[in-house]
Amino acid sequence: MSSFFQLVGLTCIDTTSGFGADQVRIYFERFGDVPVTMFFDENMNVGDEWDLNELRHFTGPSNVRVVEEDHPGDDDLIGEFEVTPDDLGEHQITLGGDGSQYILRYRIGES
Ligand SMILES: [Ca+2]
Ligand SMILES: [Ca+2]
Repeated sequence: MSSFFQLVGLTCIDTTSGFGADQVRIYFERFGDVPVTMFFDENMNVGDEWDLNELRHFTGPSNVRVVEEDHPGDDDLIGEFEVTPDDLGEHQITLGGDGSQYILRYRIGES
């Protein structure tokens, strides 16, 4: 089965621990492939809500990872989850790593 994974929206309810805005990056990793960036915003703050329209095609279980970038130092993990091509429809997931709270909306459709 061939499907697409589409980012629909990202809402910041609370940023990660520490002062200031988050530098948020969303990676999509098809099994066995190098992760690709689907979204980056260097100034995500409490109350920000972005409409997104980015999609990637995939044919097997894949991983979505949301991080808050820190330089220097290691990125903070906001959250990650697996998606499969037969998980069709629109979905919403709440991610809460490192003291944050983000709501990510995404869609999986047949391609
Ligand atoms: Ca940062
Ligand atoms: Ca950080």
